Amino acid sequence: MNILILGADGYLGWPTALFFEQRGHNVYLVDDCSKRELELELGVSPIAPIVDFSDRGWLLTNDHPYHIDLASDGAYDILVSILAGREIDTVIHYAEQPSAPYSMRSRNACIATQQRNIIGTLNLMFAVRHVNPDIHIIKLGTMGEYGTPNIDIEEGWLDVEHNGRKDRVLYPKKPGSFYHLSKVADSNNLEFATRCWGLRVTDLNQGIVYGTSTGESKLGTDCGTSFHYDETFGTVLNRFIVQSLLKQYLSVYGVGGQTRGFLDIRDTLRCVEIAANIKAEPGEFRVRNQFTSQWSVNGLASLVTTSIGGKIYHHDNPRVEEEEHYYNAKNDSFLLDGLDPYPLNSVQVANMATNIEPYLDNVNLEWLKPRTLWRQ
Ligand code: USQ
Repeated sequence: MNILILGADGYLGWPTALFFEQRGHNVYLVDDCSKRELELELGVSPIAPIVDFSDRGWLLTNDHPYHIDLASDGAYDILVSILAGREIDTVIHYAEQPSAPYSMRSRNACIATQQRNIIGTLNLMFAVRHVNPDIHIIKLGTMGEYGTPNIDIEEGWLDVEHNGRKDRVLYPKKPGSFYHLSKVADSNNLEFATRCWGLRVTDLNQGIVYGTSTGESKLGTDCGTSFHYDETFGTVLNRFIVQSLLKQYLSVYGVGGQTRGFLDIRDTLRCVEIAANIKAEPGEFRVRNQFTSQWSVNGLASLVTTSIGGKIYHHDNPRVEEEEHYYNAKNDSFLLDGLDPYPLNSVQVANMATNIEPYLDNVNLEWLKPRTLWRQ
């Protein structure tokens, strides 16, 4: 395949690029390094340094990586020329502002998040329609689009019966941040494009990713991915492991019954590979729920304390979210297509801790504190 990876500098984008390149595909990299700019704005950084995006590009493709802000005015024309010139058949789209807390910081941060995410996706849709509607768009959505409904979460679609009539509708969304709302807008726009223009779209509603390394990140010193533990970009399990290793309290927000879908970063790559190999049909909006196990925040905290030690502290919850709720999300799609997930257990937690330990001197304890208040 000729694969265009949008957001190729990110936590998931860079490992994805290496993964597909190692399997013989031609990969082309796009990023605008805006995540690095946000890190500078907030004064945070990954636990270990990572190489520049331009070096990553040369390392992989012997070609220049494309530095494009997908939400900018010029992005459409550049995308058109890359899609056509490189005969791209698959686009993997990660290029979005990924942090819920960032999107809740201020009016500016909310608008910047929604502008970047929604307009970037629109530019991609229009470019694919113009060049070749047969190009498969694989879009990284999020399980957080669904929220925590009091009914089972299906994979994207819901069969409903109302006043004696039946229909199949997009699953109702109840997202919990302006970031998650941007992903809902993406899903709606993409679904409409499949109906209207016959595009092929796979929307991956991914859960919370944990992990420090993939098979490919061990190929060389430049192949590692970013690992965040700060309150804006660090996800909950990654943060708990750093806190535990530093003998800090694990920061459970509120009661801790918040339950989510989780997956190992290595399973992200295998899911994206399955999605790429089994294309959505023309006009199909295929939704796959991309997580491998469900955990409550309390359950994760206990897993970490029993695996590597530490104590738990229940902070006043900075977010607005249900802290005790029903949660039962389907994830059959990838399992039926052959995914054999890595389990999340104390061995896995201990492995992650071993990978993180050499960098603990770099940790800034201030960045661990929850600061962004949803209600402020
Ligand atoms: N939480 C804590 N303590 C912490 C950090 C988080 O209790 O120190 C709780 C939060 O309140 C929340 C849960 O853990 O209930 C998950 O928070 P998170 O920061 O790990 O994940 P979230 O903000 O939901 O966002 C992350 C990624 C995002 C992705 C999403 C998948 O940053 O890009 O879309 O996970 S999902 O949650 O399924 O929507």
